[in-house]
Amino acid sequence: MDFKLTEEQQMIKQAARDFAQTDCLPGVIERDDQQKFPQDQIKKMGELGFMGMMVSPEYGGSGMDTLSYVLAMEEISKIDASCSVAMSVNNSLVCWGLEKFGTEEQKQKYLKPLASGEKIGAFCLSEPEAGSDATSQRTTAEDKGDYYLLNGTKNWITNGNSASIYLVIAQTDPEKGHRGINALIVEKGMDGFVVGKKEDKLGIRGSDTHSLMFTDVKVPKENRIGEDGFGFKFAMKTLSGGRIGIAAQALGIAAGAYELALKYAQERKAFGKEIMRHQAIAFKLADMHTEIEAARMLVYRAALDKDNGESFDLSSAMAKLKASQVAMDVTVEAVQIHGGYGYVKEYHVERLMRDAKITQIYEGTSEIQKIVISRAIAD
Ligand code: COS
Repeated sequence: MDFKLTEEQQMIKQAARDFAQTDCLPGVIERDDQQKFPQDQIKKMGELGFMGMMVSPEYGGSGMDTLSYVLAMEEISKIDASCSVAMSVNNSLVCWGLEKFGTEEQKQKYLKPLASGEKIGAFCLSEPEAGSDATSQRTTAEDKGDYYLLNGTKNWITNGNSASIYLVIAQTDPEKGHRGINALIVEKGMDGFVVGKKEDKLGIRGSDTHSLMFTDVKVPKENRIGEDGFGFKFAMKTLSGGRIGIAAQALGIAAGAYELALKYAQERKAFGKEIMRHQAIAFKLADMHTEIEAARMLVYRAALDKDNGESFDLSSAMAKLKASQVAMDVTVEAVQIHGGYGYVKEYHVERLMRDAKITQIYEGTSEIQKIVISRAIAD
């Protein structure tokens, strides 16, 4: 086992850290407050190669490994999880799925602008009545010969309004159950496709989360990903990789809150000495540091499994389960260490605590991760 990062990975980590400090930190409180999408930051992320990190340069990507992607996600999430969720969805749910399972024409037409950051993608699986129970898709894609007729509603879609390319999961043949589901590439502007209301969220408030409505949208057959009926497996395989991204986001949120709490504890004095010198605070920070390191090992392990061509369903589920719990625990403690200051926006930790919660919910709740883990260990 080699726990050392390569020189290139260290450089990527530093570049992401610099970008987060210079471009994401200014205005992060206002963007959260006003639910403002980080348009300029995403544009810059595209220029820096962060929107298509694992995509081959042949298709406009950076051609990097998953660990490099995780390192960048972690650094950006320390400062702004609204930026990093847009990055995560674009990289692992949209670009990765298209590169792995798309046709050459789909890659030329859709992957290239997504990987370069020129366009943003969205992944549309969740519905008002199908989140965890993903096989129960109500959105239909009726086979009409040379096109599919798409009808239905998708909910809580990240990049919902800012995206222009959407991967939509829909049921074509209900009799076949999950084997009758397809994944279709839908473009913004197609007749009958309407972006619905923006959600007013607890956290990641800069991220634009919308419902989407499809009414008799004609999607050409050549926009289907994979064979007829491959849609559910496409979603599952893609989500396994997506969970590595969200695990990295959770890790970054935890590490960001820890760094702020440590700094505060070394500066703030009470009872005649820095609060770090009080065991009550020092032990909290010791636990936070240890838990973050444990989560980091699981997240990096999942990334390495993916890079080494191993199965990563189990390791990504464990990474997400652990890192999201650590994010929640550490951010709560970071607020506690800050005392009254922790409860106000200026000190950032209250935002990180709000942002942490979603990592236990999206791309498979913690309970879903336990289903995946328990099934894997039972086999
Ligand atoms: N990769 C490839 N195929 C997979 C897979 C994976 N990771 N996981 C499941 N499948 C396949 C199974 O092999 C099965 O195919 P066959 O019947 O051909 O063998 C099919 O998918 C159905 O699997 P299963 O019977 O296990 O489905 P369940 O309905 O029991 O659901 C869970 C499995 C719960 C794991 C799945 O529905 C899930 O992950 N749900 C959460 C979805 C999610 O993350 N939602 C958030 C929305 S995105 S923000």
